[in-house]
Amino acid sequence: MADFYVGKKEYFPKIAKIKYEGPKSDNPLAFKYYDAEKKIGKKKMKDHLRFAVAYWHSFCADGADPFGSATHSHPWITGAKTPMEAADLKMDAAFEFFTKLGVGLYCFHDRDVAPEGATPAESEKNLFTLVAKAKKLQKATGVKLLWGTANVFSHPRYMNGAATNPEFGVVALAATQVKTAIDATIELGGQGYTFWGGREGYMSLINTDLKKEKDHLARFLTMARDYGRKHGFKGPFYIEPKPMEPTKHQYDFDSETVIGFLRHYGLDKDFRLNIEANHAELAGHEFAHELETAAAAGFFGSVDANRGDTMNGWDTDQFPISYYETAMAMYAILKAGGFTSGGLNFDAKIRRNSVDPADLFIAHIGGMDAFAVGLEIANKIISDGKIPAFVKKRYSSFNTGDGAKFDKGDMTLEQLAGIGAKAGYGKTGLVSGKQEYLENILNQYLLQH
Ligand code: XUL
Ligand code: CO
Repeated sequence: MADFYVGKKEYFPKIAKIKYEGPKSDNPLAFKYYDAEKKIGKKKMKDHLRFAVAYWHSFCADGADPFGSATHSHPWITGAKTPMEAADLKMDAAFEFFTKLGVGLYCFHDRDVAPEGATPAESEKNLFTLVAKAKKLQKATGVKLLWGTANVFSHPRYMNGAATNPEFGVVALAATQVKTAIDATIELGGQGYTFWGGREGYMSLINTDLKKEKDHLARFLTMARDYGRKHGFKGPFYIEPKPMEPTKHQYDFDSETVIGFLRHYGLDKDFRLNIEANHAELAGHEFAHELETAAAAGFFGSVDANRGDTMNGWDTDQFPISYYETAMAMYAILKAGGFTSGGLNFDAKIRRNSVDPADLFIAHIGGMDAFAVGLEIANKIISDGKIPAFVKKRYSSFNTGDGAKFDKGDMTLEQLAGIGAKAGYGKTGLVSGKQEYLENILNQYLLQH
């Protein structure tokens, strides 16, 4: 990876390449725990964690919320005369940021990178003008595309959904974007392609044909899969579950729901899950629960790394800071075999009142440090072995004899009940789950780190 890239103008002139300075450093612009080259088990930290920057939050969002207008006046937006010029400047700023931060991957929606034109053909031309630039910058810097996606939820035409829209014309317009976004992803060597449901859900059942909408969603995804494969895209397609917001109910509610959907419609070979921490929380699950559920069914793919706020129920998309949460997440990820083509994409935004140019760096540094600690702790859980050994022992009655027969499916209900009847009640089942003991061990690891 190049040390750092400077385009026509340097956007963060006061910030040099971010370095690892260790836990004692009080430099806000240095890593305290993320030491890219440090080996954890068999891989370097950077290869375990595969961090990616999200184009939309970091370079497009302006701090506006439902109660107030923009607070972030990015020079790459305010310094341009046309939307295409702004897109060009924004890309220079983005690659300067990636390389100064030392993150090797990024993710984008089509409309983050280039503005919509007056016609679908002009939109495609705009996107491909910027794709050509991105291709050059990727080559010059070594930064790669983790995944691409299409924004088929922001424009008013998508207010009733994209693939699930009750109006065919909208479905066809969504296809123009998804087809072009897949082309762009292929052109840039993208390692995955993501579908987040956006408005693929409903606000009220009184005006909704739920079955038709789900069938249409599957039809659309199948067409996208076929198109991608026909054009040489070999990576995974991801579905990113989210239970609600912006719609009241989204069809991709959580991991378990999406796995059932993909299997039902025969999409399970090509699709994996992109799990987002804040979405898990909205579904009433822990982040690690969603990861383990995906992994257990063979659908673990990638991660949108962020966090919500436990005090409210919406998608605050904050940068991750909880070591406990990152440790449990990394433990789930290591147990699943780690990332292959997936990665940790910071789908997170700085706060509306974080207006210093350095804040964007500080936020990512904190998130990367939090996952580095999580990785260290997860590795400690595995190498120390006490917790995995306890879990293994907890199920040891299925290792031999009748327990093993049951486990392998080599027993009828009559035989199983016969074994129970013969053994009688006694003290069977009264074995401690030792939750507090294990939690205390985990806290010890966290504190000793
Ligand atoms: C929305 C969300 C999206 C997806 C990509 O909650 O997470 O940004 O990650 O469309
Ligand atoms: Co996301």
